[in-house]
Amino acid sequence: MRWYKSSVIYQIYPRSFQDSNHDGIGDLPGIISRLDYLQHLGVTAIWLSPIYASPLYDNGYDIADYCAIHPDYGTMADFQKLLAEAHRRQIKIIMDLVINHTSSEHSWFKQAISDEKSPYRDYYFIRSGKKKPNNWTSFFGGSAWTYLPNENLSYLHLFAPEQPDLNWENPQLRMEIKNILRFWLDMGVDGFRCDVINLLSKPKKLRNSRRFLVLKGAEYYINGPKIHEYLQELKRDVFNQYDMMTVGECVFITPAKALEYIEEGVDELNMVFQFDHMAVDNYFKWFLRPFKPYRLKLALAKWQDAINGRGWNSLYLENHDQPRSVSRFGNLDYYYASATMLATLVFFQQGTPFIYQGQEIGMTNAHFTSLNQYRDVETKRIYQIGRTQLKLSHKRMMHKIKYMSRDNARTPMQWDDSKHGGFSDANPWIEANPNFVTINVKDNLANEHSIFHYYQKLIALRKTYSVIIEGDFKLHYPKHRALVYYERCFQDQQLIVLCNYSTKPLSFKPLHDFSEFTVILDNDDNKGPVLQAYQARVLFRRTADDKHS
Ligand code: TEU
Ligand code: CA
Repeated sequence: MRWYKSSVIYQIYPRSFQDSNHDGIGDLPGIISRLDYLQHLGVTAIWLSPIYASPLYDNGYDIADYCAIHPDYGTMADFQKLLAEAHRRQIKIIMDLVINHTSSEHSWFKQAISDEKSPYRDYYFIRSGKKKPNNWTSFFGGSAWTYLPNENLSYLHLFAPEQPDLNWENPQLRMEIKNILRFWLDMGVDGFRCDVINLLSKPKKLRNSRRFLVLKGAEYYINGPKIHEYLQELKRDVFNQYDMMTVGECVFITPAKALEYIEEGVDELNMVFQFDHMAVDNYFKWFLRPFKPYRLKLALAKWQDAINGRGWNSLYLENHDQPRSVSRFGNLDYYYASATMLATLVFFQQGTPFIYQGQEIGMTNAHFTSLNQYRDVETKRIYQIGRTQLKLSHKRMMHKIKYMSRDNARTPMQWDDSKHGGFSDANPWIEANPNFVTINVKDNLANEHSIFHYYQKLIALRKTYSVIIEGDFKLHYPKHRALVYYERCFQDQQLIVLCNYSTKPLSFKPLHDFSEFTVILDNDDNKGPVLQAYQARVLFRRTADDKHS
């Protein structure tokens, strides 16, 4: 079994994790100082959001130099120390790889726009004149084309104007990217999280989109014509040469399409991040709809049913682009119960768990009340577009932002109850949530019944019971609105997960004889058959006759 299947991966958003030099910005020495904490939690790998040289329009998802560390975060020596210190603790390091676009301040782009004869011009989608080549729109709203009056050029960007898209058709560009990958792998990094990897391939002709309202162009560039050719090339020339893993962020992907990337034997990527369960409370990000627990349950089960046995799932509830899960899918009136129930529901499924910083202590959405407390480029653009183009009121836009803004996940990590939550003694680049006074690592560590300790147990159980990693998956009572009841089997091991995803006590007809099982995890003292609000229970047994193998 490849190592990533038994890994538990912790995502660090470096800017918000731990400041070490009193400038209000998280950094690499700060991360190093917290490795013991992560080891105590039990995670076996860290995914670092981008730490490369960047003008930070999109907090580093706009890279200006792929082989340099942003001075805010430290030096290359700091990075090498982090690598060594992590490896010493049996923790692997996964880098974020943003290769759909660069920063507009990357030297490739600067040369591309300043010199018509430059070989770099073909690294991007650059067209002369002001006329937009097509009607495509950006993920952050507005046109996907920006005009440069001085150069009289227009260029394509699926995200912010400061993030011009790369033209993967160009073989020289592909060679440069492969060298960048080798640079980090040779240094010792253990893999990559590949940003919006399924957007890489654009068609030869950039035709007008027929999509309505949002993401015009998506029908051409999502899982575009040559995407598998490009990834096969990366696999052959780079991935196959190292003991590494990849997880590709694949937006708007179905299980069938995902298998084209991850099916065993294809192995272009080891896993994908899919978004079905991130759409259970919205039609498209900012178009909110009421959250229904059964939708979350079914979205996850769909991926279990389709991928298990053929590929490998990623399991996540949060990342740096999503609201906090306890605020979004849990219930703050049942804070501990709902946060731990969510962890149980997701992380006992088959796949590799990804835990986002602060999730393990139940951090909640940002408390912001005014637009100028937000920092995120997407949030600011969406506000403008909502107000000007859609003519929505300030109140309406602030409501959407409060619920959905990516900054909900980007407030400083809450270490203790001192000023700014122990993140920094200087004013942080983004305000801390004042609830750090009660929600923080120090308190979680001191309290035996904390969310942290629940996560720690959950992670430790993976090392004891291989069924948690390798077992198949069967969802029972799929239509039930409140009950989550699923079963995992592997050889002679059988595991049952029960969750009451509601505020009311829940009784149900068991499909197993629970008296034959041992409870290996429970978020409530109640031992009876009626599950309390948000109660989650995990049961295990060994079957004598191996009938499940
Ligand atoms: O995100 C891609 C993506 O499609 C969304 O999750 C996006 O962040 C946004 O929420 C769309 O509404 C990746 C990165 O994770 C994100 O941080 C970057 O901003 C983006 O790519 C561009 O690199
Ligand atoms: Ca700092």
